[in-house]
Amino acid sequence: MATAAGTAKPAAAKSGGAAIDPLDFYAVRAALSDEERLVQESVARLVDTEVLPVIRQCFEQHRFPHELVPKLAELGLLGSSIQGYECAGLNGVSYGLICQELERGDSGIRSFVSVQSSLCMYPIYAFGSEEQKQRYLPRMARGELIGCFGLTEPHGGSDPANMKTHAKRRGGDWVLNGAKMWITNGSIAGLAVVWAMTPDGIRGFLVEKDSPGFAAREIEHKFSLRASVTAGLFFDNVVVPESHVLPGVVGLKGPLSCLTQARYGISWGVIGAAQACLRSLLDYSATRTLFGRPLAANQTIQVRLADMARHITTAQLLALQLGRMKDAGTLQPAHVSLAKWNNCRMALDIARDCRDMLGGAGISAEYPPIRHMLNLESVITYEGTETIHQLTIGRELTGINAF
Ligand code: TGC
Ligand code: FAD
Repeated sequence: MATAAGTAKPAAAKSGGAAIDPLDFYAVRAALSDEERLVQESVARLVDTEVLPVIRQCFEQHRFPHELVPKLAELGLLGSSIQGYECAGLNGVSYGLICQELERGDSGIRSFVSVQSSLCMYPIYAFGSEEQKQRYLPRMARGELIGCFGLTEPHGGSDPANMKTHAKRRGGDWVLNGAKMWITNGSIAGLAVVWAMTPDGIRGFLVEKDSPGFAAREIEHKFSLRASVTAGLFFDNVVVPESHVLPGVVGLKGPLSCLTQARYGISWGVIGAAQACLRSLLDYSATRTLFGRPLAANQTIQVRLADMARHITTAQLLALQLGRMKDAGTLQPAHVSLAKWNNCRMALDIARDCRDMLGGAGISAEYPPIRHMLNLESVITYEGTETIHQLTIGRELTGINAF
């Protein structure tokens, strides 16, 4: 097909127009407001200068780069959507862009920010008393207090309605018993937002780390999200005062509405991981010479790269529309399920395909695809597995609950 196989030309020269950015094929950046673009550029700079230089080593050493927390806080990335309480008060699209840039670095860094912002600060902001908000939110925005979110239990995370962790009243206090599993930030958190069954239904408890009877143990030997902390939480007759119970919500919709916030961020975040993989493949395939020509000069390689650009572009447009719906107040959980499913699947498929096109080098940490690929195996599982989101959309379409 190509007559000049192996001769790389600037894209603009071939199309006769301005060069198209391979990572922003439909110029989504041009559809952003000045403020949104500024947010994206600031986070991109942070990722380039602070995350990328250390992340490979962190992943290899199974270490969360704790030293980055003050830098994330300084830029206003913790609880960025919250108004007041020392938070940045940014819109939903900006939060999405923050997640996208952070996950271009590593899913573990985006996970940290997702959990702190959407799963801990959000429920305190949405369902907490004024006293709880004043007590926790400013410290969490400053990165001085790290939070975790305990919903999943060892016997099965997809069906949180069947939770065993429970709390019973004792005088003016509550007594909490049970266990949570796979909890991001669990063993580095000063505050755990814990969801437990009570005689009234599921309620949210704010458990401080030094509460007697509370323990957090890090889960080791992970092959995924190695630059993120994951832990089990254990509650043995932990006394929680009434002042530490979230007063504003009872029932599963409490934790599920937090998940809607975090899943929204993930839908954007994984685009960054896919972009990082495509970027590394564009560079590699241009310089790897096989059969006397660059790898990029082969038709099947170009088809695979083109397919990645197609899927990333679709995901970007989907995320932007989702963000505009969020900011307009028309977002529903099923909208988020479709984006979480589509975009995680897109990113994981791209990471796996990039890993393959790197050949043997693809298994080396020197190239980012395998790190992103291994991370994305978690990202497609947590915050609702692919099946959970498919069934959520199926229920929306048919009106029949197949769970
Ligand atoms: P269902 O009857 O559907 O709903 C119960 C109540 O909740 C409401 N609701 C939602 N509200 C807000 N957002 C959502 N996404 C909601 N989904 C449902 C619903 O309207 C109802 O309200 P009401 O007023 O009628 O009581 O509940 P179900 O038991 O049938 O379950 C539905 C299902 C399966 C979708 C749900 O259980 C589910 O999403 N399961 C997956 C669990 C999950 O995603 N866990 C994630 C744990 S956290 C995590 O993974 C963090 S990773 C963090 C990181 O490192 O980034
Ligand atoms: P299960 O629920 O046991 O599911 C097993 C399999 O069954 C899956 O393939 C699932 O899709 C499938 N399945 C389930 N129901 C059906 C059905 N009706 N029909 C067909 N198939 C079905 N949780 C938190 O609460 N807080 C956190 O901070 C957190 N962080 C995490 C970090 C990491 C790195 C990981 C891996 C997980 C984290 N999780 C967290 C837990 C995560 O949300 C759960 O792993 C996830 O919800 C799935 O639950 P499970 O692992 O118990 O799998």
